[in-house]
Amino acid sequence: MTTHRKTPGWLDWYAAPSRPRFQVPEGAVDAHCHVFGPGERFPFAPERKYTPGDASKEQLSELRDHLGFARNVVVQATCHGADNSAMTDALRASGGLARGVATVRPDILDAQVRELHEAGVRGVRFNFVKRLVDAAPRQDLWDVVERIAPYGWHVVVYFEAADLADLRDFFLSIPVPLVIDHMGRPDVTKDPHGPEFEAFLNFMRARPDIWCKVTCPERLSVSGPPALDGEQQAYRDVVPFARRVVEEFPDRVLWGTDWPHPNLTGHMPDDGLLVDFVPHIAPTPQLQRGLLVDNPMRLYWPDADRPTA
Ligand code: 0GY
Repeated sequence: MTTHRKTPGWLDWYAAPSRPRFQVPEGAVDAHCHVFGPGERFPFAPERKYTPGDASKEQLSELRDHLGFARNVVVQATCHGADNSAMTDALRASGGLARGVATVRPDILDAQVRELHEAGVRGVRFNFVKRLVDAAPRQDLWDVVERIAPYGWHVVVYFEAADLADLRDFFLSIPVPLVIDHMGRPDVTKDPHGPEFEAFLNFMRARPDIWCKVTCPERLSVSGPPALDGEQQAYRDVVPFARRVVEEFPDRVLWGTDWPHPNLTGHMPDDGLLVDFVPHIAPTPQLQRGLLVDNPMRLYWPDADRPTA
């Protein structure tokens, strides 16, 4: 029996993405992706703002292999609220090849944090995007930080560019590393050297432990995917923003597919094409290796052996 129905207008993810032309370096990490459900086993949260189609851990690992990646970081999405079971089920099944970012409530017990840590969770996500969540009191978020700090976790923050000015002091008061989702969602119709993006870069300059995911060109782009003739550079308007971040903070950037791309209604990206976007924002092998291997490994698998460049 189906107990949920996907939000109308929400596009389906690519069942058969192309194989990327860009070969990612050995040991590459997809550092931002999700699993959804299956809803019958892992029900979606009653307070959710959208209902996704199922996107299973098996489908995620198939995609990982198809794109040439070695590891995943599975980020808890708002549609599962603070029930991290679908995500931790994916981590446990991965044989150590996936880490996770959870959503937790301030009253979480230490034993529950430890259990999440043992499953492979290394961070929590604070979401400030109003279409996705209702605002949480700041005190609740500080309480969460107090619970997770002893485990060496970080806080992933997701917000809209226009909200950074209000959030900046709060973010800087969080005494653990911060990871910013999707470059703080810049308005890419603006100047990448203009005051809004400069404010974002200044925020990153404020502390050496602020990381940034240079992800989701498909969400940020106005110019869109390539034309059908394949001639137009995909998501070209996002390139100067992402490149600025990669070039200034080469050891603090992460990349991920964002599969299965929740809440997209305009177009659904071909994941192979998203991988082909990487050399446009990280043009040298050294930058690519930092972005795809060294940085995510340092943050999520600091103790793992890995091949040297
Ligand atoms: C993303 C982006 C989105 C959704 C979520 O947790 C979520 O529901 O993060 C979005 O709608 O922009 O990173 O998956």
